[in-house]
Amino acid sequence: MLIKRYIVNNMNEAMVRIRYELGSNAIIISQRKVRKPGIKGLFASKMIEVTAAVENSEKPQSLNVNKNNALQNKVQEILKNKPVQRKSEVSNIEVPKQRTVIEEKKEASAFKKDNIETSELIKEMKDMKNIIEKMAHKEDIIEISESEKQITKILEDNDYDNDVIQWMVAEYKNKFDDNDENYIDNLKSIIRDKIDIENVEINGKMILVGPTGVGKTTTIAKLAGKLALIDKKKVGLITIDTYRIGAVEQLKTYAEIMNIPFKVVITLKDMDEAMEEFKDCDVILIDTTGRSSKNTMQISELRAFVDKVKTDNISLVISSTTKNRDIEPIINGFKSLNYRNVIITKLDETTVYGSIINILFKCNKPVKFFTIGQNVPDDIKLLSKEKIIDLSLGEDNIC
Ligand SMILES: Nc1nc2c(ncn2[C@@H]2O[C@H](COP(=O)(O)OP(=O)(O)OP(=O)(O)O)[C@@H](O)[C@H]2O)c(=O)[nH]1
Ligand SMILES: [Mg+2]
Repeated sequence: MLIKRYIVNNMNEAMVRIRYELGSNAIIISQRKVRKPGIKGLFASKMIEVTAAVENSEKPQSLNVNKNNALQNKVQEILKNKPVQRKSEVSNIEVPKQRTVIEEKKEASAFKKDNIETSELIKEMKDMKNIIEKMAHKEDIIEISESEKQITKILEDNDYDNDVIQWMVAEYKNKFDDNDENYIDNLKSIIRDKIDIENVEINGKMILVGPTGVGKTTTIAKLAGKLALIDKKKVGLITIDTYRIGAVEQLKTYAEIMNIPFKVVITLKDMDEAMEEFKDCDVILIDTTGRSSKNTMQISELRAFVDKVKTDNISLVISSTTKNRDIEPIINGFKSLNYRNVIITKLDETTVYGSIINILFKCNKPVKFFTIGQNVPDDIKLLSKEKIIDLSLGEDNIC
């Protein structure tokens, strides 16, 4: 008997090959799905392994039914793996050999080898993917010019915010040639465009709002001192800060020292009365409670008083020591109070002044004053644009 195994794509192909090679009397004794051998087989679709048999002592075409039956019986015996009854008959049959332990081990190690090769192949594919990605990415990388490197470094060294740096670098590229050696002057011109100074004489009502402890009350005292003692203006002082213990006394003490009238406002009605009382003053300075920009309740409470005063001369007081990432929330948190300008305090408490530009850039409002210490009334200043630029680039300092 002749037994032959075929690896085919489908049964049709198997039938054609079996008929052609073994004749029409061949019978199929088994079929199963298999993978192609080797690594490639892992990625290919499955094939069919068909085992067919035919009696080889006879011409395939002349096999009669009985012989066919005998053949089938033998095949059944082989398939069932039973010992064959008649040795003489068995010796003539080419049966698939039983797999020995060694063969199984060989197969296992071949499988293991296949696995190792597969993982190596996957690794190689991953490496190639990385290389391709890097190459694709390389096309996006734009050469950074020397001037861009330099200005980025100066801005970073002076604590400019990342957003501001990015904007400035983009603006620089738009406006100037990369090879221009005057990059510092070019940079200064960009910064200059971002600075607006409100140099307007103070008259009428002025309100200071801002986060806690930034120097609102001290700044009010400084302004009151300058306006009353130097400019000889008639000044009235109001505080609505009855929230913090000692807040009233703080401003009251300054008012007494400078001999300036002072009113405490607790209710909205009090505010009307205080306004009426100070109607003859040239300037009315109003101090408010420090509020967290995150507390919208407190901000809207404050807004009721601010609205009552009816002035557009509202200053947001913000410290130059504020962390970069806190500047924007503060600016946005107080937006509902419609402040017109900013007062930047505590310049004496920092060594880098990029925060000035960060604040001005983010709020897009003019700066009214800077404060540079605790002394009342001296430590309040109006700085020129050039001074602000030089400070912010580390070319000058507050002495
Ligand atoms: N170094 C320095 N300290 C300042 C400056 N301005 C104010 N201070 C100090 O900062 C602290 C807080 O000042 P205040 O004026 O009470 O601040 P505030 O914003 O009114 O505070 P609250 O009313 O609690 O929100 C005080 O110790 C001030 O002396 C300044 O320009 N430089
Ligand atoms: Mg205060």
